[in-house]
Amino acid sequence: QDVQDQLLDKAVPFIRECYAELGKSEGEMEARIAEITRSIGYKGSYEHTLQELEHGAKMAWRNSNRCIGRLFWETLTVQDARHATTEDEMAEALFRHIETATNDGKIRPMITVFSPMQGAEATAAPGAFIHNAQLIRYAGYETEDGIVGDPASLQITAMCQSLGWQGAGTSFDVLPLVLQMGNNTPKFYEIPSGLVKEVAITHPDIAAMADLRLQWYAVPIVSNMYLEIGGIHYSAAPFNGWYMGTEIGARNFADEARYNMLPRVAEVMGLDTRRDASLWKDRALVELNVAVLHSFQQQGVAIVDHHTAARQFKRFEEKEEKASREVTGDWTWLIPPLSPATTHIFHQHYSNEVKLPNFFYRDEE
Ligand code: HEM
Ligand code: NRG
Repeated sequence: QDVQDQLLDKAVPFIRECYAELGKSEGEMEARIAEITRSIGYKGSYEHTLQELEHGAKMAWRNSNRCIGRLFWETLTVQDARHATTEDEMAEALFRHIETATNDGKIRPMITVFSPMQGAEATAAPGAFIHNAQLIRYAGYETEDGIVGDPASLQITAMCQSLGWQGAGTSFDVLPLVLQMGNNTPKFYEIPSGLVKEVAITHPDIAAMADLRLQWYAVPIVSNMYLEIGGIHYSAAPFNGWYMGTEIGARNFADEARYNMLPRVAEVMGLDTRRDASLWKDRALVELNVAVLHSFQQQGVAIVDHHTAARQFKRFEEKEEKASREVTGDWTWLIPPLSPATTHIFHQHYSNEVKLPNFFYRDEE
């Protein structure tokens, strides 16, 4: 009873807001609320219509406080995969997601939604679950001469190996999908390599940058968050947009706990790494980020630089103001890790209030 009240308490404001934004009549709204109330009383839950799912997912993106890419929230493509009941069907939908979203480099923002957790308690039927943090990510191996590949992937790589997967052992092995329906044992699925678009990193003027043999995948598809709409938790709802260059150039390649490439970049640039005050790290960072943006653009893969992204976010703020909605944001995540004070975001305040629908971390990651 208690749980049902909590669900209804979230369903009702969602329906009111969603239907108001979609321009539906008061009558339609009340009829739908009555229907949902009956469904929750009768079977403890309710199902979203396709339209509620689509608009709810868009609202969740719009409400993502840490996302600088929110100007485009209305363009989200929603794949409804709630019918999938097996790992094989999940894999099929995810392969289709990767292909449709990649779109040969003209990336489409997209989300695939699988069946939600049903009921909140011990009796609950657990829904679909994706063990990967992103659908496409590189493996990380612990070896005698240190870590090979992406150190962020050590745990998931070990899990894949325990399930029988074997990687080639390069710095850029694409991990398989690890999928689980309900309480089944997880199964792994190698992603057909033709579906995984990748970009080789070169620099417009520093030829030696290519000697580092860096590459990255085209599409970040986040799969370790659940989507909450109207009190329903979609435990598997992977989403993607395109990259902002700094995510790769200033973090994935640069962090000491990731690919840690700044010393190698400084070396090919011939910088004096003996003195911090030579600002060799800063100079290496800038050229590494130039290389990432240049390579994606040259190979026809959508990417945005942080200055353009910040200006697009400014337009989002203005658009929301016109729609009489308050923009919430997490300043610590919105500012880019490179030259943050060159963007308007740095000089402004944002309320970090969490509005619903939204995305949340599935577990402590
Ligand atoms: C976070 C950019 C599309 C939801 C971020 C971050 C960036 C970003 C730079 C910070 C990531 C980090 O520091 O690790 C963009 C760009 C997009 C885009 C350029 C292009 C269209 C989307 C879409 C969704 C979304 C389609 C959902 C439908 C989120 C969420 C976070 C986030 C939930 C926080 C992730 C976390 O807490 O780990 N985005 N985004 N974004 N974005 Fe976006
Ligand atoms: N920083 C992570 C990706 C996080 C999400 N970023 C996006 N999301 N751009 C990385 O792999 O570097 N998106 O939906 O486009």
